[in-house]
Amino acid sequence: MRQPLLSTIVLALGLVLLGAHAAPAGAASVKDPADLGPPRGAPIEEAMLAPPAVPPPIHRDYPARVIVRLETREVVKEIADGVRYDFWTFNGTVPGPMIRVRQGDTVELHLKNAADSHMAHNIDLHAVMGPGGGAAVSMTPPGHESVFTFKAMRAGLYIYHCATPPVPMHIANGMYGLILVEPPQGLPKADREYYVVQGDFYTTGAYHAPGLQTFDMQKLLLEQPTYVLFNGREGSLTGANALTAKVGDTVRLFVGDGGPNLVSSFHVIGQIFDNVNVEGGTLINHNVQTTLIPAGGAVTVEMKTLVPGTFLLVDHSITRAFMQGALGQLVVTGPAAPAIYDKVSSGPAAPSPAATPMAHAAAPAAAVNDAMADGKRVFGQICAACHQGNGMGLPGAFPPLAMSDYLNANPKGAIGIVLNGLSGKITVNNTGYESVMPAFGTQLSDDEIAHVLTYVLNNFNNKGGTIAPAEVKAVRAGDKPR
Ligand code: HEC
Ligand SMILES: [Cu+2]
Repeated sequence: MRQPLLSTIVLALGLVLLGAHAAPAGAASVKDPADLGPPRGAPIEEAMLAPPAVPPPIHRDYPARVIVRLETREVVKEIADGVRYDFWTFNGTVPGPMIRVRQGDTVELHLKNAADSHMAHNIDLHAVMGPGGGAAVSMTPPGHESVFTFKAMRAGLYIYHCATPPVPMHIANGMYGLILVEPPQGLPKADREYYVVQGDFYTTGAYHAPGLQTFDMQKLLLEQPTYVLFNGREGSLTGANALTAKVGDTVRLFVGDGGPNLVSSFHVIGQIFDNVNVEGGTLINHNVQTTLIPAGGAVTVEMKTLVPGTFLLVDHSITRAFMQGALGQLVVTGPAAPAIYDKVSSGPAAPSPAATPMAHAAAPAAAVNDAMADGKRVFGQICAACHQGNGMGLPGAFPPLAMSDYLNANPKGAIGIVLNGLSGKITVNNTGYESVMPAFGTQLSDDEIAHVLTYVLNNFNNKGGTIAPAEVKAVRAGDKPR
């Protein structure tokens, strides 16, 4: 007897709830407290800048219509020195330009696909609240253009990417970037802002195999990238391309992870992040050493540069940094700050240019210094990964460069080893090794090889000596000194 009554009550309740939820036809859309109303003023053309440049901060206090023009282009460019790759891009760069709008803005997004593209492309922006993040309305064949609008409803830092099947392939070829949606009150002032996106790349050839490399589907499936890179090219943020700042600056990095597969353990060696917008959202964490960036995610980090020097941007899954390319530099110039960081004394046999007769001639002494500093840099960035920072190597795997009888017996022979690699049985300090050292001839210049070998010969208790760039050049040209 009770059962039918209960069912009736449940049914009646259900009908009431249903009625409450069914929106009458033609009703106004949901009112969201974050909606700041319709766009006002003249439409604004978004500056489309190449990374690592960031569009300027927004000082508006009203919502506007912002026009964003993206073009998908398939371009062959260098992924590393001497290695080319057929990238698929937004606006010809990896990542595509950073987009910067204010919460409440209406974005009018024009997606053009270049006439010479081979593929259709589209765009999914994680800042969009709508099906596919825009992908559902932006599929664009070569030579066509799609236009759609969306209101930026939530402040944050978001990835955008191509979502054309096979999606992982379009992303792996470089089709991603960041869109920043500033909160209505804007961001605090920073002295420098930079734009960095990590991505993993899958080439048929091995790391640094020269020439034009093609996409490797098998490596993608195994999630075993050949390259892990910041801004789509090894060296995009090092040397002449390094990020710069002055002592005392507040540096803000907008960092994304395009993936397609790897999560980034983002770290800047020698710095601590004062503020981290965790996962690109509104939660701010402080005093962070390493922050996780999900694939398809982003983070804003801010740090104060208290001490001059070179600070390395890395994925602290550190093999990727030193053996797959995920390395950038922030070069900070300005007065030393010995109260914060100071050298008291250092290890054995540091070469002293002051002890050479050239010490009084400013320019040559500086040149020796520069060569030694450069050698130290190359050693730290390349050789130390295997031979270890102290040159002692690893038992059973990597022979020592420190006090190496093999090296000291024939220092010039090391030129060929670095240029061409080394494999087969060798004996170093009475211990046998049978392993493989890769060739660095395409990665390192004559100067760099000369500098690193001179650095090694004058450190780690080795016998000293100098290798000149001309000697490296000669060996490269083919006359083997061994
Ligand atoms: C990926 C790991 C790796 C890197 C990076 C590397 N090496 Fe090696 N290196 C080896 C291995 C392994 C051997 C031994 C090869 C063998 O067993 O035939 C070796 C051997 C050598 C030797 C001869 C043996 C000895 O101990 O004296 C020299 C000299 C040398 N490397 C110098 C360098 C220099 C300089 C760099 C940086 C430019 C460098 N290597 C980077 C792995 C590496
Ligand atoms: Cu695409």
